[in-house]
Amino acid sequence: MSVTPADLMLRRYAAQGLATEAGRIALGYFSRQESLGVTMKGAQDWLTVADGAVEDFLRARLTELFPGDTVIGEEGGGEASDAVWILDPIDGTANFAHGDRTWCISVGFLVNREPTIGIVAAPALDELYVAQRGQGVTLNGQKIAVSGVDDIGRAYVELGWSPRVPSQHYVDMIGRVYAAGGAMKRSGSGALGLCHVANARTDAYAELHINAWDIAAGVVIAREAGGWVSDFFAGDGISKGNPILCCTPALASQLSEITGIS
Ligand code: LIP
Repeated sequence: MSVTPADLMLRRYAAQGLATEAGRIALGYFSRQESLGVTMKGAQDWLTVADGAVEDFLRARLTELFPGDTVIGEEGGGEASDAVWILDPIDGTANFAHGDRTWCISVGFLVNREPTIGIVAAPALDELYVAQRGQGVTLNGQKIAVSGVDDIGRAYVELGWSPRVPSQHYVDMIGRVYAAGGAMKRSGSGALGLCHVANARTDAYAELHINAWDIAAGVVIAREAGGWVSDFFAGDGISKGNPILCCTPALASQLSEITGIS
């Protein structure tokens, strides 16, 4: 599929506006915790009524504006195509359900399987990340860039976890990072995890299995900030998920060896 620069700019501005509006909808729920209707999709896999409401809003608006594109969402699924939107209505739902402000709305757009537009709105943190392939990345309108850290002994590494992977594999990975001299954290949102590499709040993000909706936008944001990101969309990444490693270019080979993700 060929898209013109004008097509992409139109989609970027539309997605930015829709993610901001979706943020207002989500904040409405977040500020009324008793209205969240929290349930579990599985072990440690949280769901609230806000996830469905935000996804329905984004899906309806994107389909109306770009009828030729397809939409994949965490809650409602969807078909991949050469022009596909990939949505996570609330990334960091466990945080959202516990009143913790570390959550966001993630809107990614892929052309011919190439992550091309990435918008991450974190309304409770008053942050909006906007990126387009080859056009740079901003946080609240200001350019951002990854850190220059090249030594694992100084690296601040975020390691994502989910019950999709045996806990021992996760614990072993933590042990290898510490053994190499790194320090780790976990914030519970893969999308914000990639954004925090992009603005040098951390130097790396790794997760042994993550879904396309968690990272489709963050991949563009991190790459446009000068970050190295593993080839998540290889194979069935878009439908089955994959491991992900995102870091400063200088840390890539050390961390690929430590995490086993390349
Ligand atoms: C979350 C991911 C995170 C992962 C969590 C969860 P959700 O997505 O962003 O990286 O570690 O287990 O999958 O469920 O909040 O959209």
